[in-house]
Amino acid sequence: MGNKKTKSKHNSNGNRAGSGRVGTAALGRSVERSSTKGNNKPSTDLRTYSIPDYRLEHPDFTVRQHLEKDRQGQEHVRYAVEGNLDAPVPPIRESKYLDKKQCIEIYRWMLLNRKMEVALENLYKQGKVVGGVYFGLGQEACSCASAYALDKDDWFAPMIRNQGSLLVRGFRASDTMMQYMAKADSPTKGRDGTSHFGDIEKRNMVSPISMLGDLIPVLSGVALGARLQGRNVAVMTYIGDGGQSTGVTYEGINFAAVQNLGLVLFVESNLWAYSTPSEMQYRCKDLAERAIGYGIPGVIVDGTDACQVYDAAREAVERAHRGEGPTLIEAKMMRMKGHAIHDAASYVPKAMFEFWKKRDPIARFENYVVKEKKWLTPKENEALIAEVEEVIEAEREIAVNSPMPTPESAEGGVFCEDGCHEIKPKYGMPQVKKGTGGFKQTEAAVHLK
Ligand SMILES: Cc1ncc(C[n+]2csc(CCOP(=O)(O)OP(=O)(O)O)c2C)c(N)n1
Ligand SMILES: [Mg+2]
Repeated sequence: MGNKKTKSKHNSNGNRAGSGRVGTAALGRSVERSSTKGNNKPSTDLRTYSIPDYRLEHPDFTVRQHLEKDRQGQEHVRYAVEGNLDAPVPPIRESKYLDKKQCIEIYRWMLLNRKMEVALENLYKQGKVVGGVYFGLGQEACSCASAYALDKDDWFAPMIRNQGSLLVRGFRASDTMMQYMAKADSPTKGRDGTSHFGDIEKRNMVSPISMLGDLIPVLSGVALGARLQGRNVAVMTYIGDGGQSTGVTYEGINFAAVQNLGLVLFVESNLWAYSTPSEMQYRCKDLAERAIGYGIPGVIVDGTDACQVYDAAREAVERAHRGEGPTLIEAKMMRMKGHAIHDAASYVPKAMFEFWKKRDPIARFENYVVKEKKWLTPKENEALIAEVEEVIEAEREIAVNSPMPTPESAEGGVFCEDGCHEIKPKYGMPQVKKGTGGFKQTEAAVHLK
């Protein structure tokens, strides 16, 4: 607390150059004011803040737009990357909380996430998918280690790149596969594609909402609902560097902030929003700095380092359980494919893919558990990979063999049927104080605390 922001070179991408600070202290806002009281310095009443940054490297490059003319003289927008693209890959940061067993579990979830998406790509190429396919390639550590930090009773809502979070929270790979193939046994019984399904009964998962940012107030509402029923739960969701520009993102975080709700928001800072580079999306250095404006803790992690993702998520989840309010975690990484399968991402400079390919979250974690920690022998590692492949193959079989829905079933509900389950408070009846019926003139507003 009270740290002065160190002056360091940074580019418009928000990535600081040099070794940078590493704020391992409790997540929190630091405020420093200078004033004339007791000294002769001029009064500036200037405040400075700091954002803890768990990263062990601060990539230093910038994407610039230029115009290129084709042979017919027509202009096309192109992007070029400038900066240090040869920096060595940093080590995995030692987790403050994870033990050997947990690290191996996270590694397995990431493998499952990756191999499920490879299978999905193949299903698409075989013409078995209805619609498109979305991938979280390069973002598996962010999806899996974040969801792994939740307790059973916590809530979450994934976005399209968080198919790994679904696996960690108990969905099967075949659920996602069948969903993409619109099969009768899929969670929405073939009535909705992609990851638009939830489970508010057992897995505490709110169905994704396509309108970017809208999950944030919805999840804040879940936390408020639980609070009214006497529980402080953590509610985790994700938003991209593009999606965080929406107005509803501001509204949702601000509401969680003033109501002290346990929102754990991952900003997936993956450098692109469709074909818009982050340089053209925001002007602040790091998106975690937005937290300062909301008056909540913000923290930066390397989104390709599962230990950093987990530690920041776990600390935020514990804050939420203590009723201390929301946390914004910016996970810096790279979207390693196009927006969806139809997008070849030819607008992305090749050198950027090469830089981040060396930071593949799974390869880095494999190196950590096998070579650095020696928690798995190479043979055990091979066996683990083979086991995951077997699981995916079996899940693929289930999905492919599921029938298409019957035409008559089209009239059924997307998420549930009329009267299929009781809608009731999950944790207990909201505690409401009995009033006298009279309204006190001095009472300005009712606060939901
Ligand atoms: C409010 C809103 N505006 C536009 C879209 C269309 N859209 C869907 S994804 C996307 C890009 C998202 O980029 P980002 O938030 O960075 O997430 P990423 O795809 O990089 O994970 C856009 C513009 C939308 N779904 N909702
Ligand atoms: Mg993005």
